[in-house]
Amino acid sequence: MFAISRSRTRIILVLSLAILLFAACKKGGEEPDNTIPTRPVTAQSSAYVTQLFDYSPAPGQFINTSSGNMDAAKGVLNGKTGLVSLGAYGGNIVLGFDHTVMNEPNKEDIIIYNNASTGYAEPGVVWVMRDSNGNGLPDDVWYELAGSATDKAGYKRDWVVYYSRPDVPTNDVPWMDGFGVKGVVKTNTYHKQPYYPEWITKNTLILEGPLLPTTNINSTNPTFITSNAFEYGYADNTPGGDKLDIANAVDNRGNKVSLRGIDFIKVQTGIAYDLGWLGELSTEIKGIADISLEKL
Ligand SMILES: [Ca+2]
Ligand SMILES: [Ca+2]
Ligand SMILES: [Ca+2]
Ligand SMILES: [Ca+2]
Repeated sequence: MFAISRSRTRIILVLSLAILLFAACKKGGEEPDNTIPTRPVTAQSSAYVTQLFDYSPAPGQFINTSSGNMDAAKGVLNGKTGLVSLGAYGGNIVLGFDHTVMNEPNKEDIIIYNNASTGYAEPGVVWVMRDSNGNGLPDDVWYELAGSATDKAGYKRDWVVYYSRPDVPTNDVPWMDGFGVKGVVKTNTYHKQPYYPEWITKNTLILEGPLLPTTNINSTNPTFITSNAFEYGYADNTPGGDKLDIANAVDNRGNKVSLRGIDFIKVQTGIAYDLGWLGELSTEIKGIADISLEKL
């Protein structure tokens, strides 16, 4: 009797573990609930993002300056003339619209304004989220918008970097990736303030996401490193602004996801690279708009 109940307990344990595992796997790859009502456009709707939910930059030459603090992050709301730097690889910002941006068929839906120029692209990965539980908060599932570099040589879907606060605040900022590869965010003479975000109390900053390839970066002349734009699908990539299609959304395994629309957007520096005297590659944005509402 004892033996039976023990093996029964074991079976129940194994079953519940299996169910838990299944639920955990399902969470990331889950199709969004497209039956949830969208927040319609009204006469008062803004074309631009109106809410800042999070600003988590990586260390960088503009961090702790007027283009790399909370005010700069708020400055990209309600228009396209702000400027915020996300710092080196992994730094990110989470923003929201006051309505659901619908996925128009066969059309780009969102434009992200930037400070890119020819030969000076700093591609940022773009994520979108549907407010599936309808609570107005970005606590649902993020979907990466696949771009032209997705799954190309050098692309890694899950990469993680650990930045360490330097002992001397104005020194280079050391980092290590999940494989133990080490590097630094180098300081330069143009920006002398500490590069590690000063409002972060922890001494290690962990940032993760997809890593984009460095194939478009040309460092043949170390005093004039260029970074050419990817074909499509990234922030701070194309001079004048980057247009993105919600139809390119993929789940955490890279499978296409069909979204009726999106409520939240996240932009994240996608490349870990030092551009010499130009400093670290760091994505900047100036504003984000729903193309269907923007009157140019
Ligand atoms: Ca579309
Ligand atoms: Ca939510
Ligand atoms: Ca930059
Ligand atoms: Ca830039």
